Parts: sequence; structure tokens; C-alpha cells
Amino acid sequence: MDRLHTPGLRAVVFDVDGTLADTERDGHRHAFNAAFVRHDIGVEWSADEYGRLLEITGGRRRIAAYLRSRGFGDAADGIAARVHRTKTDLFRALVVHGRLAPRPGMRTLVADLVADGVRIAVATTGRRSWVDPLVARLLHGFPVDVVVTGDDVAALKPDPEAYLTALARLGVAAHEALAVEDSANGLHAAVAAGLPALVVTNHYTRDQDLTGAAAVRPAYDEPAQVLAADCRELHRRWWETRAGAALSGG
Ligand code: XBP
Ligand code: MG
Repeated sequence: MDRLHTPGLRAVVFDVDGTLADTERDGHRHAFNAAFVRHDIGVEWSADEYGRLLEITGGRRRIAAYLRSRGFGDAADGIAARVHRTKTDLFRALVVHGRLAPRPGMRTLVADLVADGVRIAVATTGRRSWVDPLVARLLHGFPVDVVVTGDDVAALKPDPEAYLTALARLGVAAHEALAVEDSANGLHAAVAAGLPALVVTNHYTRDQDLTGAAAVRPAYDEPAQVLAADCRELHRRWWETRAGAALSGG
């Protein structure tokens, strides 16, 4: 990047879970619990326990880590793989039946970004079989140039691979993009890929340490609607601060 000029914003990369929609407590969690029943595992995740388990990204890894912590030992990985296949099918069915609504104000922001000439992409650690139909529903009517899922990467968030893959497919440099996330894991993935991140929190993430975010908001539409101009301003200020620090040797 030219140190004297702040770059323009060309693309916004959205996370899915917790960001485009509140998918976790009443979506993924129900699918995990239904899959545990189908496989007769004798596990049921409460809303609070699931909140703690969200620290582990990726459904299969989440199940395996939980089973190991409950003494399943070497059997944990194999059981987790089978249960997660069932969970993926069940969650896809929830998506296809239209059970998940966009977060309030999210589509208003996307519409404004598109009208302002900003490209839209998605980077998530979820599986493509449900991500594709969910994104098609939540972002219906908008051009979504790139969708990177957990099937496209070797390392899940907080690793930056999903964001780096999205940037490569967009043909956009990190300093020309902004991430929109809901969690500390997602924030760390974006920042490690070189993107500033706007974090729009939810009930599971509002108490997380979100140090390093370009901005943190409790919602898209409160206290005021987030719009493209806000994203451009956040992005400009983020890079101005860094250009200033670089010029002063910081
Ligand atoms: C979300 C996740 C996902 C979902 C489950 O993280 O960790 O794993 O909880 O999806 P992010 P799968 O929002 O940072 O992408 O079961 O398909 O893995
Ligand atoms: Mg998320």
C-alpha cells in the first residue's frame, strides 16, 4: 500500500453464523441435539453450554472435543464424524424450510453497499451443503461474488485461510476490503488476513474480548442503521491510523 494514500473500499466479506443470521442457539444447536438423539449418544447441549462450546469452531471439531472431554477417548473422532454428517443434513433441512431469518438491518446494509459499488463476499467455517442455500436465501436479490466455506479450507477460523481464500477469489487486496464478523474467533481470522473488521455482536458474543476490531456494534440497526458510508469511514480511518503510524516509524 502507498503509505501516503488510504485505499478505497472495494469489497466487504461477511461471516455467516451469528453475522448474516442468528443461526447458533435455535439453529445449529437444535440440529446437533437432534443428531445426538439419532445416534443414541445421550448428549444434549443447553443454550448456555453451547455458548461455551462455540469457542471451538467447526461442528465436527466441536463434537469431537466435547466427547473427548466426556471420556470417549479414541472413539471421539469417529463418532463425531458420523454425528456431524447427520447434523449437517438436519441443519440443511432447517435452512431449506426457511427457518432462519436475516439479522435485522443486515440486508439494508448489503443493499447500500451494492448500490455504492462495493462487492459482496462470504467467508465462513460452516459446510457448503447448508451455507449455499442459506446465503442464497439471506442475500436473495444481491450479487454475491464469492462464497468460501469450511469445505474450501484446511484450517478453520481463527486461522485466516477462509479470508485469504475469499480475497484471492475476489482478486482484491486485504487493504481494499472490510470484514463483518460477530465473534472473537472471526475477528482474529479477519485481522490475521490483514482486514479491518466491523464486529456486530449477538447474545453469545457481546461479552467477548473484541480488542482489535475496527468497530463493535450491538446490532446493524441500533442505535442507528449501519450503512455503506459507515463502512467506508471505518475502513478509511483504520488505514489512516496505520499509514500515520508507519510514517512516524510506529
Ligand atoms: C461458526 C462455526 C460453525 C457452526 C457449525 O463459526 O463454528 O462451525 O457453529 O457449522 P463462524 P458446521 O461464524 O466463525 O464461521 O457444523 O457446518 O461446522
Ligand atoms: Mg460467526
